[in-house]
Amino acid sequence: MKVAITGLPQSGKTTLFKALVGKDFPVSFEKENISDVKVFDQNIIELSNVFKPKKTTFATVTFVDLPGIPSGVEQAKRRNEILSSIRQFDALITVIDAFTKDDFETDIKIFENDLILLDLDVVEKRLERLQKEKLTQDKVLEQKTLQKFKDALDSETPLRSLELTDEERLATKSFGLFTLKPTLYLINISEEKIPQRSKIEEALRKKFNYKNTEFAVIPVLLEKEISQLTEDEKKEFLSSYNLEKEAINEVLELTMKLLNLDVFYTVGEDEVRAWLFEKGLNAKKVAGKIHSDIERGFIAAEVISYEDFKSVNFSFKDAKSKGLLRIEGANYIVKDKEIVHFRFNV
Ligand SMILES: Nc1nc2c(ncn2[C@@H]2O[C@H](COP(=O)(O)OP(=O)(O)OP(=O)(O)O)[C@@H](O)[C@H]2O)c(=O)[nH]1
Ligand SMILES: [Mg+2]
Repeated sequence: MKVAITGLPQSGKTTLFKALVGKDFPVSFEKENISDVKVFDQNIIELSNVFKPKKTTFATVTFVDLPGIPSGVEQAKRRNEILSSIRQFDALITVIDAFTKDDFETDIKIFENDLILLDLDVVEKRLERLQKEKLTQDKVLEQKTLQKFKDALDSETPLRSLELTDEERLATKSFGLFTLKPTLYLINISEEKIPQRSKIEEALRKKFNYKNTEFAVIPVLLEKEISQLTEDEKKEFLSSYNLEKEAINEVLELTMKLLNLDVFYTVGEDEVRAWLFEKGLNAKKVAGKIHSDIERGFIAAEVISYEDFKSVNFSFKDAKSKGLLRIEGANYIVKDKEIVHFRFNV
């Protein structure tokens, strides 16, 4: 899964990227920066303490810090270059400068409307072409979906806010439409605004009441500074600002939510590991996240929820005798935070 950090120039994108990747990561201020970011998970830490494996692996999401999108005619080429690179991403984090600006809501509106117009252009051009073509069944669906998109865009609604079937999504996937991507608006505030965080967030949710859209109000520069500290220093620092935890974790949580991802765990002496999968996948498909051989040769999945496993002090023997360890078949829908062991045969 790949998430783009985007927004206007000088909004704090690279600073956010630094806060996400933590210490010692060399960043470039001219080119794009790419890094996998560990999805912090207390459960993995506990499982690792129990199994003492050779290797502990957190799930990761790839973040890419892009150059700012310039406005103005003279920069059109550069602007188009950056925009077209966004098409390949699964979700967007759009950083909004609220540390120098008070009317940052206007910036959100302008940014959103810009992308709406760009999408509208793609959709209208494609619809025109389809009109001249002989339509197969697939293309009829594509045309119908694009017409639905055009109607939404005409009324300034981002496409991610529409209810879509899997078929409609598939039929229009190749266009990489901007407003179809789940979006986290990251409102980059100054330290003085920390006490107003939840108020700002609430107001934005109300004003931009779209599906697949989240808001996080975060003092990015402060978070970057926190991310460079040791664990002990962090605690002291956070309490001096009356903060409970690093706000940056909220960015990861919201990203997971937008990407519609759940996590499952595999445990053993060799490795304790967290894996991401799309919500609602069945056991056989989930097995494929580890290896295609396991999916192909799937026999069964032994499953226990993290909470149940913890309740028997992480003992498989006790879990079994209490009937907490279940054997599930290929069509079982794996839930968030389950420990899974796959039986397979290749
Ligand atoms: N006071 C203050 N300054 C900030 C904050 N966030 C970023 N800055 C400063 O703003 C400047 C730009 O930050 P960057 O993170 O490089 O912004 P960017 O969006 O990556 O900029 P481009 O890549 O050039 O588009 C830097 O000097 C940062 O230190 C903030 O929350 N408060
Ligand atoms: Mg930058």
